[in-house]
Amino acid sequence: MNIGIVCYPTFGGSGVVATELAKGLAQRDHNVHILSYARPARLDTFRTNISYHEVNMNTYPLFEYPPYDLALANQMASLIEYEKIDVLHVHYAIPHATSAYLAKQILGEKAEHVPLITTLHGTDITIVGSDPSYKNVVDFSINQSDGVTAVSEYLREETYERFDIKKDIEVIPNFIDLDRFQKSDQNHFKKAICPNDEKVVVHVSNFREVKRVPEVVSVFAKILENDIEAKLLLVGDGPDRQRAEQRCRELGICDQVRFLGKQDQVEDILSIADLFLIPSGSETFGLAALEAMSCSVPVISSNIGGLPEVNIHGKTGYLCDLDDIDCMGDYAVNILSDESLHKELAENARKQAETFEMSKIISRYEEYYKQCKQQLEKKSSSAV
Ligand code: GMT
Repeated sequence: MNIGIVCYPTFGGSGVVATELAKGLAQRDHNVHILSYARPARLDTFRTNISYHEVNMNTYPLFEYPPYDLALANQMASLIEYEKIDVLHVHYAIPHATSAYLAKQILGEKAEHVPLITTLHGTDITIVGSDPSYKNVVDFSINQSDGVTAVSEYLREETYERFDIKKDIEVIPNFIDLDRFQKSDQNHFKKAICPNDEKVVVHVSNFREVKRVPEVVSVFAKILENDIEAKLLLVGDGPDRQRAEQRCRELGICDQVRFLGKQDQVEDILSIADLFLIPSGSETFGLAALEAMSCSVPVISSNIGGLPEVNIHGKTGYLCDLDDIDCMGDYAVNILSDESLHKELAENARKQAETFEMSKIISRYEEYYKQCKQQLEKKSSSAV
């Protein structure tokens, strides 16, 4: 198949999932065209059957807000027409599903056979999408899609609750490359970071407010208060970085906390981790948690959104109520001070990650593409 994939290029989850899916589909001999405003972070090397198309934005002094959505629709239409796309799969509803609808309208009959599939990822529904300034457009665009998928059961239900959706939403969960994300020997790195063999606690995110990075620091402080020698590695960057740095200073623990910034080889860092913290205020899936679990790292998370579908309480780690720093701190201390408990959780974490194995989930997307295409063909033949 010739597959068009539209996504954000950033380190955020939807861009990662879209790019990894593109790579997986390309490995199965599909031709994949990725459309984004910059090269996606995970599109690291040249691959023969992946083409990357950058959205051309022509600015003009009149535009205080250059109309990206229109430039995107314009280029999507070109992609369908000239690259002979069979399926257009957009990740994150805003504005991708809307631009895709417009592209199909522009092409009319020429695009009739091309299903538009929208994958809902999270904040496009829970935070941004349900904001009154976007809600009607998101509602409309989801309903105009030929296929809609959500990355968790939670997100599926949440979408039905927040919007007036008349479509079936298929849950296709996020996936993991178990070969890439597995514990590997990173002793040199461990020694450099932890000369006294301290425990390693890791958090990875885009440091948006919803990720609760200052709270990660507070939970870590509880670990130190219990006389456990440990280091906190904070991977990523974003708006809350300064607040997190400030929290370190307030708690007087800056020497034990390292801000590593944005990193490509997260699996190397996870390989030396003893514990992963993800206390988010909203999380429809928690891909970062899955990546940690795949590297055999137990997870402590908040008990919200799709996280309970990934992190199983008492088995792969623990879940606490939102912002319950004491609860997270207590569980962290238990895990880090009990070797056999740690071993059990770490093994279970990897086993649980195996249920999200990449090739299985990519097959589900392939099947869904075929299904949507057949439905569209049936619809157009019955209209004749
Ligand atoms: O908010 C983010 O962290 C990025 C966002 C995205 O869509 O780029 O992530 C969402 O999608 C990820 C991949 O499906 C999920 O693993 C994240 O849980 C989800 N983030 C939130 O719901 C906050």
